[in-house]
Amino acid sequence: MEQNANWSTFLVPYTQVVEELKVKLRGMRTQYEIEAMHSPIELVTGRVKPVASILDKAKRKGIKVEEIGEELQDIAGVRVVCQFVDDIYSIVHLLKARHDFNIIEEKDYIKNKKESGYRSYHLIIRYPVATIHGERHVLAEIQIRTLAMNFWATNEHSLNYKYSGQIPSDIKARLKRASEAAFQLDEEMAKIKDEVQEAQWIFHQLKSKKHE
Ligand code: 0O2
Repeated sequence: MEQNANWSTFLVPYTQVVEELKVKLRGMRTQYEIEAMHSPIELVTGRVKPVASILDKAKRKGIKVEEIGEELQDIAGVRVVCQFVDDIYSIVHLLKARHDFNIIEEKDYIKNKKESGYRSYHLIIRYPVATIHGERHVLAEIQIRTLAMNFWATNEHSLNYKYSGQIPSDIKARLKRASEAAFQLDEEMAKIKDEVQEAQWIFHQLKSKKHE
């Protein structure tokens, strides 16, 4: 799999999965909007892991190149960002009721926060994708987190990249405090969730009247 052409071929189904999942998850958000209900989904993004990162992670985890497809769970990755912690569990519930993929693993880093301070809910799925060579079942990771968790994780990810995984201890300590602050923000927002949703519903009504 050294040659670029082989990697391009290998990644085709993963690209397809990311695109299909984005359409499906954004479709759920649109449905909530049309039915004038609070959407637990604020935004959806997705990416296929770059080849250099795939090789780095495989090396770090001692995975042989020929086993990458079966062992690396996040070559296809989709992220769902929501407003409230409750929304995360609503989304998990909705995804568990679907029949278009199988959930093979769940990682609740909200109830069990990582040592770094990372919080998020991960679903590892096996997704059937149609290719010109027939159906393939590929692994994909759906990360579900609040806006506050996402803000923290994005910044921590950049710092990890900058310091090649060796973040200086003073910055690490600051990140831990920031993670606690993000947790407090989620807690406080949860307490005024109904107020916020009512305000957003009124705003939504006004906006749709303007377009009548
Ligand atoms: P990228 O660049 O986002 O693709 P691990 O052994 O911990 O590296 P594993 O076993 O695949 O990873 O599972 P895990 O822990 O569920 O992590 C998968 C992904 O979750 C990571 O992919 C990150 O996207 C995210 N993640 C996990 N832990 C952290 C963390 O401490 N900080 C941040 N910012 N993100 C985290 P990659 O491949 O590390 O990165």
